[in-house]
Amino acid sequence: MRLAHLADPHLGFRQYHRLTARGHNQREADVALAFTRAIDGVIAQQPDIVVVAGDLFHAVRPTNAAILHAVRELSRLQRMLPKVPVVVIAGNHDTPRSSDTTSIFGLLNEIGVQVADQSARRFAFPDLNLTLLAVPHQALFEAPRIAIEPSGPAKHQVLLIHGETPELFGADRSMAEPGGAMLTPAELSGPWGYVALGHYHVQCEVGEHQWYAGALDYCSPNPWGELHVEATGKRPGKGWLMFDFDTQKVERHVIEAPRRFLDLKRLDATGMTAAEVDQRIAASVAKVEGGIAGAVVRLVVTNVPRPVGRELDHASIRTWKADALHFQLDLRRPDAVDRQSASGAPGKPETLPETLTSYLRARALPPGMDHTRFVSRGVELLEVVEREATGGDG
Ligand SMILES: [Mn+2]
Repeated sequence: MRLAHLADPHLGFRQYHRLTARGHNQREADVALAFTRAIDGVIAQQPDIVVVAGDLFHAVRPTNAAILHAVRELSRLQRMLPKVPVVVIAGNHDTPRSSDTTSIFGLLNEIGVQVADQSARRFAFPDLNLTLLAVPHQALFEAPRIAIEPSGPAKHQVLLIHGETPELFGADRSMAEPGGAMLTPAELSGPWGYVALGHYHVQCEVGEHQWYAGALDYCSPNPWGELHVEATGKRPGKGWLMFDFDTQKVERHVIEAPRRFLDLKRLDATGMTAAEVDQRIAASVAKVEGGIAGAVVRLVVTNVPRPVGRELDHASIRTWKADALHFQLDLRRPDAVDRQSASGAPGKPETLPETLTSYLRARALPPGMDHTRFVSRGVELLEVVEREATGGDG
C-alpha cells in the first residue's frame, strides 16, 4: 500500500517579466510544467492514494490559466489511475479569507477530487484499510481548536495537514514562510502511520514518518535560502514523496527542474578596482556550465564601495541580464550588515511580515497566551489586508 505525497504546487505563481512565446509569464509556465511532471511521475508509479498537502494555487483567486491547468492535470491523474483516491487540502495561500469569496476548490470536488478547504474532514478508504484526517489551513484557526488525532478501526491512519511544525526553524527564522499555522507536538505525535505535511518548501523529514514533500519549484520569497538548505541537507532539487506502508520506507521522486536556479560563489571585492571586479564577475559567469542562458542567477559581491559599483561595466551586466531569465548582481557595500550570511536575501530590507514578526515577538502577553500562535495570527491578519489591497492576487 503506497501513498504519493505532493505539496505546494503554487499554480498561478508569477515572477519577473519574461513571457513565453504565447505571452504567458515564464515562471507561471515553469510552475505549471513542474506540476505536470510531478503528475507524470505519480501516474508512472501507480500509488494507491494521492494527497496534495495545500497551496495547490498561489492565490485565493487563481488565474483562469492556473485553474484550467489544475483541473486538466488532476482529471488526467484520475483518468489514468481511476481507482486511486485523490485528496487535496487548502493551504494558507489558497484559503478564502472571507465568506463572500467562493472557494475554487468546489470545482475540484466536481471532478471527483476529495477536498478539505475550510473545515477538517476525515475520509475513510475501507479498501485500503486507511483513514485520512485532512486538516486545511483554515481549520487550524477555529476556536476551540479541533482535535487532531487518529480515529476508527483502520490499520493505516494518515494526517494530511498544512502548517509549521514545532522546532522546524529554531531561532533563525530566515527560512520561515509567513502566514502558516503553528502545529503543536501533541498534534503530530499521535499514532499516525504517516503525516503528510505542506507549507515549508524544502523537502524534509521532521519526525518518524512525518515529512514535508516540499514545493515543486522555487516559488517562495527565498529561493536562495531553499537552494542552500537543500544543498546542506544533501537533498538537491524539488519533487514529491512516496510512502510505502508495508516497507515503512519513504522514497524521493525528484522532478526535472523546469528552470535552473544558480547561486554563484560569492566574491569579495576588498581592495579591488572596478576593472578588477569586472574581470572577476565575468570569470564567474563564464565558468557556469552550460552558460547562464534562461537561468535565474544570483551573484553576491561583498565589499563594493559605491564609486566602484558605479564604474562597473554596465554594458556587460546588461548582456547577462538579457541572457539569463533573471540575473541578480547583488553588490554589497563594505559597511553592509550581513544578516543572513548563508541563506536568505542578505542586505535586503526587511519585509513587512518580518518587521511585524519581530515586533510581535517582543510584546509581553498576558499569562497563558500562546506567543507563537499570537505572532502567526498577526502575520496572518496582515496577509489578509495585503491580499484585499491587491485584489486577492497575493
Ligand atoms: Mn506554500
